[in-house]
Amino acid sequence: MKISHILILCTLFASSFGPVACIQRPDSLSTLLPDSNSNSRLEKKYEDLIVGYAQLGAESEWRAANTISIKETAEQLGVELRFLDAQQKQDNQIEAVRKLIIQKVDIIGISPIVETGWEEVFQEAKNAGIPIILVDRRADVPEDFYVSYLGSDFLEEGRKAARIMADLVNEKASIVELVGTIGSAPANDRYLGFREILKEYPQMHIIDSESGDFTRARGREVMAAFLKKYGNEITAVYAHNDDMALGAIDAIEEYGLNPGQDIKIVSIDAARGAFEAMIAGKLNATVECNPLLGPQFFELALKVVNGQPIPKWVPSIEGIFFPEDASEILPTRKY
Ligand code: GYE
Repeated sequence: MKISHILILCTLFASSFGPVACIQRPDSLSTLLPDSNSNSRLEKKYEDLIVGYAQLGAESEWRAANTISIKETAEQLGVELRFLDAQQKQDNQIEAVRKLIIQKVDIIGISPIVETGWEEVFQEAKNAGIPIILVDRRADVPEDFYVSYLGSDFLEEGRKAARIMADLVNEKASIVELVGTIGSAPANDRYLGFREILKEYPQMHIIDSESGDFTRARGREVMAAFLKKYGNEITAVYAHNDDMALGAIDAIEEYGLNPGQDIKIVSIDAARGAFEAMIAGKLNATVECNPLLGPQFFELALKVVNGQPIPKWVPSIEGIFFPEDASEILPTRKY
């Protein structure tokens, strides 16, 4: 059995039978309904909750799916959601948190655009007695500034991407890297995780690395500049997300080379666009990063508001996908 098939089977097994980690990932909203045995009259229900959410922007397919998941789940559960979009600017996101504090929401969810610079505003939330859940991206703050982090293991995603790349290029490559938003948790860790594994492959080199800010437009621009500078020397692209990989594919085609063949490409997210590119033979693999965090987020929020214990980190379960399985899997993808 091919390694890709084993990985897919593992993913399917994990999604069918639940994670091995400490918390069950709710696959349907029915698992989120309050426990019918809990008879405390003081306990809040979903309909009693006012939840603030400071989203970072709308930069990618991943983010669009993430926002829909948060909004749809709130609606289905009857939660009152105050959703603010920071349009990729930390100052806006800090202001959003301040607005939510003034509005006295019960709890705040935030995907911090970058890791640093949060202590002051998180302290303000703490002073106001409003708990914070970090969703999708971590912030570099002391642990008592937030109640839980719900999201992926970005270091592991970087490691997975490097292992797949090694397989695809027979352990020999001149790689260019499209980095995500500078200073963001996923860009920091995907950068480090990839390099950690690359140490095992002396004939694989990163010849250049630059940020494409997680967008397709920037991915295309940066890749075009790499091609102008290095031309045929480039044999592989590592993109921190699918959107930048799709931008790189455009640039490679414009340059007159065949993406997926002349230049191998591995990215992260496993969004629909990546499956379509794999079916077209232009992308070689995508590492899954799950954006459908709405159900887990509101389950955590309710528990926090009701004073129940929750884990400090709730990881998402993720797999890896390859072109040979893309047509079969695409119709089942929710993002
Ligand atoms: O991979 C990328 C998005 O924070 C995990 O942000 C998220 C990343 C995702 O823009 O597409």
